[in-house]
Amino acid sequence: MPKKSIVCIAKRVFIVLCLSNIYLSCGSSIENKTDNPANPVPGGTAGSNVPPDRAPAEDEPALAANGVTGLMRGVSPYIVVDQFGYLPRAEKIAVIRDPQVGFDAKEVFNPASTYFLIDAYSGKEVHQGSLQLWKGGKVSDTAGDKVWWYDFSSVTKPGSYYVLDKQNRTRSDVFKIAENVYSQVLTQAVRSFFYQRAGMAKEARFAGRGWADGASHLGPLQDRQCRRFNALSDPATEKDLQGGWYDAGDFNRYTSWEAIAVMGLINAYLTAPQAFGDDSGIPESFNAIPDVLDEAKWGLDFLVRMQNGDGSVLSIVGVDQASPPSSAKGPSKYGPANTSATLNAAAAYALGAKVFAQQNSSAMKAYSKDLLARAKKAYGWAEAHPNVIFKNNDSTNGSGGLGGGQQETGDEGRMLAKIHAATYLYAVTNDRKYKDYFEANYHKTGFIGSGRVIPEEQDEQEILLYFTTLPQVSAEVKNRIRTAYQNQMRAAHNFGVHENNDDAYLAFLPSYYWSSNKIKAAKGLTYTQFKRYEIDRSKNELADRAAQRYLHYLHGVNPLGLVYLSNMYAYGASKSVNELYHFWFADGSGKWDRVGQSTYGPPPGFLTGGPNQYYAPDKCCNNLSCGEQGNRLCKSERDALPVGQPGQKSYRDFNAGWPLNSWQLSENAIGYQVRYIKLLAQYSAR
Ligand SMILES: [Ca+2]
Ligand SMILES: [Ca+2]
Repeated sequence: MPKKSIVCIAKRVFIVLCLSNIYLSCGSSIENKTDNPANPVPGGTAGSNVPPDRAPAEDEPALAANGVTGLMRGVSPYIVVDQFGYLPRAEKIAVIRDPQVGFDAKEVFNPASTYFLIDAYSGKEVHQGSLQLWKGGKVSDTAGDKVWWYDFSSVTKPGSYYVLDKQNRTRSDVFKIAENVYSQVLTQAVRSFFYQRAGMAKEARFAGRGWADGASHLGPLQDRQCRRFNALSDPATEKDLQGGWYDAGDFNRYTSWEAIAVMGLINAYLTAPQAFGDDSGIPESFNAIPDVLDEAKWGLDFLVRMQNGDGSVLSIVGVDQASPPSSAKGPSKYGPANTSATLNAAAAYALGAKVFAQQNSSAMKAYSKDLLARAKKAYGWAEAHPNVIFKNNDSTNGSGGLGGGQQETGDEGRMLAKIHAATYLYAVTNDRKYKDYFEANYHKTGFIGSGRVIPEEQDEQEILLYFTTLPQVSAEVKNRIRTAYQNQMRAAHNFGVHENNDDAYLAFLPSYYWSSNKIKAAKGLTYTQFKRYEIDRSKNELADRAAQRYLHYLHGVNPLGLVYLSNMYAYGASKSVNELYHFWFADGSGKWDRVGQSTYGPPPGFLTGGPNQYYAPDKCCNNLSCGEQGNRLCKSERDALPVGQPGQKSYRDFNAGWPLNSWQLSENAIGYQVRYIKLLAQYSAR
């Protein structure tokens, strides 16, 4: 029983049940768990595996006395909750599901009509309620399920609970109600950036034993001697471009996306400073700077190295990939400066200048000053060079293989980058020229120009709303932005979908395409910024309710009952993403592939791309033209691939490479991660 008993340590209730041997299906509830369930990492008490509030010995009699244990069949896939839990005063709804369409259509669940909320330690019923059938029994288009809701929002007392279906002798995962219910989740989500750091040794005391690794990409001709992509034999092009974060499952660093991640971390802090501490177990912990800002600084330091003497900023560092990252030995190469990278970096420098000036440290104040000078210089270069384009990984300019994704953008992308840079520069300098640029151009954004508020453009709504708070902004500009936001949020697809409860799992999106989890988080942010900027206070409660629904979805309130963060078993998840598409935590790795099958699995806290109804294996699978090995994979996996599923079921927890191309579902990205962190921080207290 080593596997079961170790796994059960993750939750105190399980300990009792497993040890007392009356919990018949402890095994079945842990299929997705790890042999090293906690893989404890620094940065949170959860690593100790001991829930903080009470001793396990108290639980057994209470549970047994209530007659609950003998009835239990383990965590039901048909009762889904936020596996971490809920804020005391928040809406709390368990979704009960009877699958109708999709891979599990044949499964049947007939719930009891009355559901109970049970205190997991005392075993006492603390609430009971009737199920509400969603939309009269309609089958959800995007989820493929008929669902009921069990609303126990009236329970506000902090504690640990589960939802019980007595008739079916089954229950939900155990979750908490607490003011700090997401604190450790947020810590782990931010820590994922530490694992993505290039050029820093990940010592076991910071990374955890399983994920310790030497510094990556610091060997000969790598990041410290990085040469221009089309001059690899010319040492005169060498630059020290070490640092930054691996963008995603690949280790390349795309300047614009690094800058966006830097700004996301800083804005998460600025909008919710109470959520962040100085004790997350990274090398910079306990230095009197919030760790999330230390992390942002790691990205900024890289952006500083990427800046040329004339103010321009290089576009990309393309690097080798291997598992673990320190074993990647191939050369690194960079792409030339372009306008978009320079503007995005300018924005990140300026925002960095703002936040580091606030730190009570002379070194940080000096850092802020340097960043501000860099921001001005970058902005100046971009003004003089408004249309310098560089496409990486492009056959027409010989950059094939330089990075994977395309960091270059179009006219609108450059304008948005310049609006960001101008706004933050104005915020720090009060120089009118930046304000003038903003006011001459903001009406061209999708938000104002096309009059729409959609999660795909959340960044531009955020920067425009922020601009309205700066000094000397005219009433006309303020009103135009605020009124546009108010009108659009009143539309059916924004507040309407929550007023009408249009999604079976409460977190409405019209469709699920690549990076749907990022879109979920961004959609949540459209509500939190509505509240932050006090657009219409009468809607604040609805805004909060809506925003948290997107968190609950990412935390397990979805048809798969899956927490879309990796390996969160030590932090309260019972079913968490086990595999990442990632060159380090790679398919087939004995150490870092699937949680429970490999020695360690991936570290905690990485958000994957999420369900994608357009997922498809390589076209060569269609006519079996992938070669012998590829064809074998196409054939053996065909029935398990999430093809032809409703949107919310278009996911599989796997990380296979070509030709199955799981990166469309299970790859992480720093761009997904910061949106989630920004949203979670709004509801996190320590
Ligand atoms: Ca710190
Ligand atoms: Ca795998």
